[in-house]
Amino acid sequence: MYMNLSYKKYLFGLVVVSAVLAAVSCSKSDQEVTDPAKATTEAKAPEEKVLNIYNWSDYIAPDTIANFEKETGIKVQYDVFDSNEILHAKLIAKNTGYDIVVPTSNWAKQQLDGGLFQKLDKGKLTNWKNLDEGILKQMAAFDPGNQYLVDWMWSYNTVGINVDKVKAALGDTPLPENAWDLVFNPTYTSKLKSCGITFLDTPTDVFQAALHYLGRPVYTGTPEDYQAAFDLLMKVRPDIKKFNSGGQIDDLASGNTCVAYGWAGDFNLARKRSIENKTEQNIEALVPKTGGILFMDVMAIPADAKHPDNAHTFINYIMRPEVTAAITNEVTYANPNKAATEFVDPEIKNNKSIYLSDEDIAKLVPPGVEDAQTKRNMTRLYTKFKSGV
Ligand code: SPD
Repeated sequence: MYMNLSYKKYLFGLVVVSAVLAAVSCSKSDQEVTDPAKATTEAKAPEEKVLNIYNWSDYIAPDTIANFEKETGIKVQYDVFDSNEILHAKLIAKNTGYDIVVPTSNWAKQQLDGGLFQKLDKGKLTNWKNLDEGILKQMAAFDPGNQYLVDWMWSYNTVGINVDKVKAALGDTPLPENAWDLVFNPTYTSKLKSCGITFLDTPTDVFQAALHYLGRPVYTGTPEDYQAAFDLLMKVRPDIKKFNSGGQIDDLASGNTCVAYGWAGDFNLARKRSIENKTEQNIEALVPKTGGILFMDVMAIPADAKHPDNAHTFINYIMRPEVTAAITNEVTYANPNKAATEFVDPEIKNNKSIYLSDEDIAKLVPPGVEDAQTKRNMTRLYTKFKSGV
């Protein structure tokens, strides 16, 4: 289901981001609660039965949209992307045509502050009561009062491996104590390059992990911190085979690569896909002892969305326990819905790299936000890192 964006498109995204980031410094039943946002929709004629959604690839169950369309008569156009940079470029260019977008927490705050989203009408979100209070609290750090954003799924950045291939490539060298060594320490990467190392193709995620490995601030570093992260990255650059994001799932599942820096949810999905496709790759999402980097991908309604009522109907539908549990069961990402847990497959619920232990949760780097200037600096350094010069 994933869509590979061409490098050309990606570069275009980066250029647009760089050009405009400077300007953008940027539980109740199905019918209660009031909010000023209501006034903007109440007087309007009923919306046409259309909804345009822009979400990450491999992030939904096969029947989520079909069931929604059948139940509501609303026709959904569902498009996918693989990087926050691409989504952000579209949002700041305005008129995206989308009614729901799903940025990650560290981008959503900047977009929210830049006036790119509209407030939720909680009177229409009667399934809000199903959401986990702990997650809402975490989200309030970047969306005070939980007024604009609803978590879709959450996970953490980490290292994923094909256990058998990695052991074979390392030979006598045992697996390191610290999983991050597998992608940031040349002692390991020089051996693992033989079976294929991939990195996410996105500046923010790559620098977050490098800074974390160095023990530097993950979101609020100085230019010197970013330079140190760049220097670290350049040491392993010759050992990296490929930069891809959505494509990591199939690369791991088919045995094309053996180590990836990416999203834990996608590594578990690669494992699931390998079982379904009978490719028999032994894939694991590692839970680093020093912690992974927690992220939340959140639903938001663009300020200029043409179908905000339909967007609310969809968000409320997603907040139904059975609907969100079905997505978790398909994509192996944890959801923010407390009431959904009983519908999550035991295999997923008991997988300690999806639903982390309290001890591992405590070690995660909590969501943060890089400012626009820092994001521009990362994009510049990342382009150099990727080109390898
Ligand atoms: N296949 C779904 C991927 C979702 C990834 N979200 C991005 C998180 C950025 N840290």
